[in-house]
Amino acid sequence: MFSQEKYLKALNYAAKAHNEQKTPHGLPYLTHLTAVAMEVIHACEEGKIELEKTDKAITIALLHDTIEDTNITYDDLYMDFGVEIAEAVDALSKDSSLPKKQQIADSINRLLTQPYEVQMVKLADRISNMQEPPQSWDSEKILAYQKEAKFILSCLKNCNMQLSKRLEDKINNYIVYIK
Ligand SMILES: [Mn+2]
Repeated sequence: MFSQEKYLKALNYAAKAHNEQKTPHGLPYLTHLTAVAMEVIHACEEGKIELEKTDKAITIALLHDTIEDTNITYDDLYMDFGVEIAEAVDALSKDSSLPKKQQIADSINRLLTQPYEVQMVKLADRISNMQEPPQSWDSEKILAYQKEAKFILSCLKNCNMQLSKRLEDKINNYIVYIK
């Protein structure tokens, strides 16, 4: 079983960093982070992933949006969690200095140089994000998001069978949200 203490360290760190941030549905941001961690835990259990990699994937899941969305920096993560976690979260972060259209492909390119337990977090993240889209999204935006999910899956599908299958189901089901 995974380490509860490592889970709590990352959870509390993320809670403090994201503070009052909300999801697009207005829920506390932690619901997104714990949903991503939950997907990772399920896949690691099913796939009998070794404990060290499981703990690492869970920590990365809980921290995966800190660099992109909070004041936490690469250096903070390096100091508090070590180089592997800092590199992983950095690879999961979009580079905002690039044009918006290039940001996903750039992040995927950096993720492809990371071990599979890091890539798994990207699939888990998109699984969590393929829940019902916000009311404000029109059909065009919903379709574009589905297309982007297909691209992510095609690039990272080999990292984990359970998560790939689950994301594939989410992509196929997403059509029900088109107005
Ligand atoms: Mn996320």
